[in-house]
Amino acid sequence: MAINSEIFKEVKEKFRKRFNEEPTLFRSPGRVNIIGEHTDYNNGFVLPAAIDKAIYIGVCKRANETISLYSEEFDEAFEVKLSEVMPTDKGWPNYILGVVDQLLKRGHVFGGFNMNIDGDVPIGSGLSSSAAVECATAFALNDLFELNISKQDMAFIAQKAEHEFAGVRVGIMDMFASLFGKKDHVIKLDCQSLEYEYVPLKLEGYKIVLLNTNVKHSLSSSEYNTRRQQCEEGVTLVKAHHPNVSSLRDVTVEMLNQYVKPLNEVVYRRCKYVVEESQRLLAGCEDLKNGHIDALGKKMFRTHDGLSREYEVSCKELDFLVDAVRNNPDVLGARMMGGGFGGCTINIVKEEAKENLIKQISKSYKNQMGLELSPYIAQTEDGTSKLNLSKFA
Ligand code: GAF
Repeated sequence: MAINSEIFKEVKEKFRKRFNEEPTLFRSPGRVNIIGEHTDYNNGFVLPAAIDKAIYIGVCKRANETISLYSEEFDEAFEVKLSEVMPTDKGWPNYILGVVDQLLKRGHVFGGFNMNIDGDVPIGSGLSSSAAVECATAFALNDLFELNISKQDMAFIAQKAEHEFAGVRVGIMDMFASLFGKKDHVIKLDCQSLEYEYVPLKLEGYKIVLLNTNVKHSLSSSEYNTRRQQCEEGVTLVKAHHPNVSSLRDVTVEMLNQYVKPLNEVVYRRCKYVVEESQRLLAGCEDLKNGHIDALGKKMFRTHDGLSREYEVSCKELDFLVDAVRNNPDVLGARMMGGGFGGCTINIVKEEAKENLIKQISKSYKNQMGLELSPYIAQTEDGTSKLNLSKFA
């Protein structure tokens, strides 16, 4: 597995210095999502992959009930007793404490621990650094205290932690991708049944290029929850006529035209995007399996347009980056990725054209938006794991 040996070493050595103990180390990756955005909490499908950018944590048990945390990135400590865990306005500890809280609520018995944390998943980039922290914590505590929790339950625990300690009613995609990722594959995940299939990510001469806008607009959490609520409103309107409908997964565009459009135009647009995106994902996944990357790319552009105009979770920086590559023959597809209002665009770019493209877009982004662009070439990687200290020492 490709790990960031510099961060790995830092976490290990700083842990030893701070806590005067030997850590056990864990890694949990960020994710990309090829297509299928805002479909997870609507019981639809998603197509994510874990990437080579990850959160690294060191942990060991303590002989008392104290949780002692250190963020290397923020250079900040946080301590709390197990019995006093609650959300804090400090921000970063919430993703760890939220998981501890969920474990306690499920009746797991464990003691205090020391933990330090670092990583190379850029915060606020839409690559799910928060899910990676939550999954790393759940995985590590499960291992340390032998809690016997399945990876699927870890995903639920991490998701609930985010709902309750970060206040965002996220779906299951990010956690699932971080825990279940597999190198060179994407995961076709059915978010209703949680059945999944690994699909080889064969891009034949193309690379996944992420362009980070370096913006995260403050709307992102509140608007995310609003979108979720609007989808639920749409389901309620359809359900009045079709009692068997329980999510947008069961809804067709015809139903929306008939029962939602006349009553609520905004809810109609939101739901229509989701229903069409679900169909697009299934077709896009077939494109990938059949090697029709150009067809998949076209669908990605359509996803972006839906997210921007109908679901309205894009922003001028994301739209700028997608429009900048729209007619470029070296780019098969591009769209905003993740929750929206900032973060990255995901682009499928001809391998030999990527350096030039990055150079050119960075320049025009700086000129037009007054901001630096951060490009990454994403590689897929395996999901959350315990790291062998001696192997990487
Ligand atoms: C965020 C959420 F965390 C995911 O659950 C998903 O809804 C995504 O936005 C949009 O597809 O990453």
